[in-house]
Amino acid sequence: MNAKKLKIVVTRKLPDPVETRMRELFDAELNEADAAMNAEALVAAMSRADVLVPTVTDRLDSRLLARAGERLKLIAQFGAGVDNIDVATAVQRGITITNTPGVLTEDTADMTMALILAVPRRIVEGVKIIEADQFTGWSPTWLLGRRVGGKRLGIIGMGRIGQAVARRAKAFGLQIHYHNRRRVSAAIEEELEATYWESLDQMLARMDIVSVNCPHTPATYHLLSARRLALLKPHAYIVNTARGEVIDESALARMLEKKELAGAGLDVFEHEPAINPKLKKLPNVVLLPHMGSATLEGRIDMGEKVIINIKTFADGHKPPDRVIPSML
Ligand code: 8YV
Repeated sequence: MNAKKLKIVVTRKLPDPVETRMRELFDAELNEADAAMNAEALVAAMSRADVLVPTVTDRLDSRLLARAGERLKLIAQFGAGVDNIDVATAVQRGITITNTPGVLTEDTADMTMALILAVPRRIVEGVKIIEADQFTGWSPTWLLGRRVGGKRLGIIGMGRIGQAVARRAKAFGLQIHYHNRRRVSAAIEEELEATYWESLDQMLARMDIVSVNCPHTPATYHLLSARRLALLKPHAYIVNTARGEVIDESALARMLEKKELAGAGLDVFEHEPAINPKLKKLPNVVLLPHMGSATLEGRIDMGEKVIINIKTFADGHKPPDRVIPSML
């Protein structure tokens, strides 16, 4: 395939340096207005493109993929998670899927750590008091949070991001515990002084803070179900920078409302951009608009990865970040 003539359709506005490079390399159709495409617009894009560059906001389910044109050969996702794409259907139709892992690990871990600190230390509540001009003077018993150091952090999903969170959390004096499909190497466990829990249920019952860092797959959908959330101690906090679907959001909101949990820091939601209205009313909850990996540097690196995947594919090689159904 000749990369120069390759028709690529990018569904959202990307940083300028990425778009400039895409224009140089490909016959690139960009989305200057950054308007999210609806299902019909996605089908039309998949019919006229050799390569589609979607993001988390584009739902490419089996119904839509069934209407992709013969021309579409590659879906080069701008993002690490691919839960918006029915990968099995795409692969069956001979479409290669790639993603952008690795380059957003540290930024996402930073944001996770920010929430691990913000919720128990009530940072947003403090900010709101200043904004409302309600700071009338210091008092020894006012706005008391909970100490972070010495607490047990249970990380669900010890991949790249989970490990990067563990490294930061360890520096803040947290004790690292984790649950993962597979136990990580002894060398990594030793570096992080991490305790492996084969049973998620048993881990949850013993943690002070839980951080969700696993991808959303059919196996992790509502992994934190109402039953599992009920295993947490009432003083426990939950942080999620992965995918909203991993937690039963209504069950979580109900428990937070009834004070069966101490608080939550959420950067992702089950029905984004909709958020359970109960969550917005609670003082012990910090909500962010899916900005875990939102740094300029990270977005440029993601774009660079997308370009490398497309170029390699166009040159007839296996793209470095190919996603295959057995990986999910
Ligand atoms: C991105 C993310 O902003 O990469 C991911 O999986 O969740 C986000 O950090 C988004 O996916 C871009 O498509």
